Amino acid sequence: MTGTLDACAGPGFGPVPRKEDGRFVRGRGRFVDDIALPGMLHGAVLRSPYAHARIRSVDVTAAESHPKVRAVITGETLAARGMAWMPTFSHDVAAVLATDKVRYQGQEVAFVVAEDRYAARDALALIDVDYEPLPPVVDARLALALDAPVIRDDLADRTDNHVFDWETGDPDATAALFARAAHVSECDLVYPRVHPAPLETCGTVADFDRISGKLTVHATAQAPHAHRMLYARIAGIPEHHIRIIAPDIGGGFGNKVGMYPGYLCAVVGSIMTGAPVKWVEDRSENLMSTSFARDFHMHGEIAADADGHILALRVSVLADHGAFNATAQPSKFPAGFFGVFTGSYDIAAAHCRVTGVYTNKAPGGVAYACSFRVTEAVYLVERLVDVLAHDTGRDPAELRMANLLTPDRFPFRSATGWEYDSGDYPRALRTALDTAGYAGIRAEQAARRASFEKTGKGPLTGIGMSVFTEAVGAGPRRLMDIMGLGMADGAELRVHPTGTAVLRLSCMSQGQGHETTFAQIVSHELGLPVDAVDVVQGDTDNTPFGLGTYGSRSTPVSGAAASVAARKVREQARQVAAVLLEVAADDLRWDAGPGSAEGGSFSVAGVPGVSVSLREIAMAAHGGLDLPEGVEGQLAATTVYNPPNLTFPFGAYVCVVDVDPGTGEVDVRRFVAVDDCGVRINPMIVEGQIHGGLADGVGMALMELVAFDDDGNHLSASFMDYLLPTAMECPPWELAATVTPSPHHPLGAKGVGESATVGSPPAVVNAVLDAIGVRHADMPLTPAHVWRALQGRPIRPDIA
Ligand code: MCN
Ligand code: CUM
Repeated sequence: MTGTLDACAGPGFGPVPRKEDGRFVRGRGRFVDDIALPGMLHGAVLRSPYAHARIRSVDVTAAESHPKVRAVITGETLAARGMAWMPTFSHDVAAVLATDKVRYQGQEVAFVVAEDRYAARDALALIDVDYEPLPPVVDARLALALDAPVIRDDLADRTDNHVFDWETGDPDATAALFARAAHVSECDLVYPRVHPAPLETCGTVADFDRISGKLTVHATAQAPHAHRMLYARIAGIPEHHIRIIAPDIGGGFGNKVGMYPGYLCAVVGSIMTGAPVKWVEDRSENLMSTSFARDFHMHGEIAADADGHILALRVSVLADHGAFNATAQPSKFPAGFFGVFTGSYDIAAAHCRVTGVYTNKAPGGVAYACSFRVTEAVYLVERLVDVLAHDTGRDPAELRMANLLTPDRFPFRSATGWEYDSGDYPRALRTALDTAGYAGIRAEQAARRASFEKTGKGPLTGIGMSVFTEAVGAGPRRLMDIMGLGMADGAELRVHPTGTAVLRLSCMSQGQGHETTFAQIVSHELGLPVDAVDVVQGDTDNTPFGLGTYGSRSTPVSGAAASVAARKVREQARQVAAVLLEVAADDLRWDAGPGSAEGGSFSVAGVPGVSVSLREIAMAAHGGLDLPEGVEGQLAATTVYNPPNLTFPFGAYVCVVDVDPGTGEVDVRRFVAVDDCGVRINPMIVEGQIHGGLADGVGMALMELVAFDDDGNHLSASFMDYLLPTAMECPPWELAATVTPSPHHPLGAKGVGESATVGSPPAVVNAVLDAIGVRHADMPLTPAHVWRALQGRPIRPDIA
């Protein structure tokens, strides 16, 4: 099923300016660090200077005697409360404050609570920790060596650094196709460790009331309800006595899904002192200790017949999980959604094995538009297709076109068992190539290369592309949970007597514009103006239960919930309208109208001129009307949406770069992005999401890297070292869209928040390698790395 952008028409949908921006552009956003409670104290974390060391002793006497210090918390303090360790999202445990060893540089060792932030920081220097340094494991490839130091000796019977083995697909069917393939290409690829690096770091204000026993936690939380359950489990406070309030969030990108020691120490600090405790980490702390992304070491093989038809894919992956296995994946997917690595192609058989290992690095979480590892999967397959094109002398666009799934194959069941809901990949790629003017750029590239060969002068032009399929909207309960919580979301909608409405949601915006787009969904369903609908999120006392915002799941799950709740309200309105108009409810026709303050209206079929507006119905529903049995009056509905499947947004990207062969510098000259996320609720916000994701992709492809030295020292703990892309590195994005609605989503919408981060890195890398004529080199393609690759000596950028 395909449509055009007109499929997005109707009241509510469209490029409505963001409601939240009024306060943001005036500096009136309210973030965690803006919260100041009476008598509030401040916390600071002492962090390990070593990547791996045994703790012999921690002496806090000097710190405790600092005049402004109110409490010092160590691993021992927490152990006495049974809180020294916390469960992770991946059935492991992680240290809250270290008791036995430190396992990565920057790990939390102690927490000081003081009257102000400066005193708390000063007192950290008064804590005396006696460390016995141990050899660290830095390179994941050496983690399983027989002589590797065992990082997790806290776990019973642990004799190595192995976390898990996981496989998917059919090894025999795959081997059979490889055996009869005319051509097999292989490649080793590293998707290096990167960081979500939101502008606002993580923070909290914990407020424990000793009288009522209630805990209020203001926190940077992408998943407030899941956090509440974790606090209940870890701190032993009854769940109904815990209230999580996530205020405005200054970017999350997955960084704020997880539970961090600082959050819990602030809670303990508040319990110990009886005062609210604020903890806000600084930039270096954020870059060193919060959830990283990627760190996948992949070996891929791709088999094709003599005509260039891809037959099979085989992959083995070494996944670096850091010191604690904390990546947030649905329980049944230890390697996340990496299983979608067959991408957008018609591939008969595939198999992959993933082995997770512990290293002396910070643990993962949900991080950086990962889509639960679809990012790595798309990079793998899109690089492998280019390697195949390179090895067989084929044009990468033609090779893709010949192997893409065609629209008649949907719903499509992939070789690894995923059911893609809808798609039209050839159309997306054709649109991208046409928009870019593919043949023209190829001609220009040939001319530049000829001139380079004659004169030794650049630039060299490269064209790279990717066709990606995303898997977002986790997810069906039978398949997906996090810590035993099924991945559903709730919505509650109330229409007031005067015809305005409040929608309460379990998801949590971090910049994606939910206050606007979710109001648009209600507007679309009920015909009310967008401004007449307020959206409440992020407060567990005032929102229905649900799993929050990550994995681009808000539109697929909460968006569906909002739509279903609004439709329930519409049916309630129909019952009231039937009483008002003295007709059978079945004889009423709904018309959403133009989105005016009256809202949509019900009219009597076949009786022109007789109708009643939603606003009139809302008043009547709360008024003195004599209601028949079964009609409650009031317009209010709650719903829990259980997604029947993921949604599968997709897109085709074409990137054009110029490379200076003298310096290795890359100029991303053009970037054409054709995205299909089904029906677009707010095309302007969707484009903003895509802009952000494309910039992410340019950053990862060219400059971002969390690097370590051999001792496990973190080399990327500031924005001077961890390079983020700016407008300077980004071209004017050239966007186009196709609309292939999701057949199972009530609005036909698919998620989009991570699409461009997933799809763009391979396009940029493919372009750079195409320019310099190199088969493969790993990200980030910094000038030094590109220059070395041009000389035939690519480096390992992930190892210092
Ligand atoms: N949208 C739409 N029509 C669609 C799909 C989405 O209008 N068919 C709108 C949505 O209504 C929402 C926005 O686009 O306002 C993103 O929606 P969605 O794709 O559902 O993603 P989420 O809201 O669940 O956001 C999560 C996603 C993730 S996982 C990361 S990581 C990321 C991203 O969003 N983090 C972000 N984009 C971000 N953008 C900002 N500004 N800040 C972050 O931290
Ligand atoms: Cu994987 S980062 Mo986002 O899912 O919040």
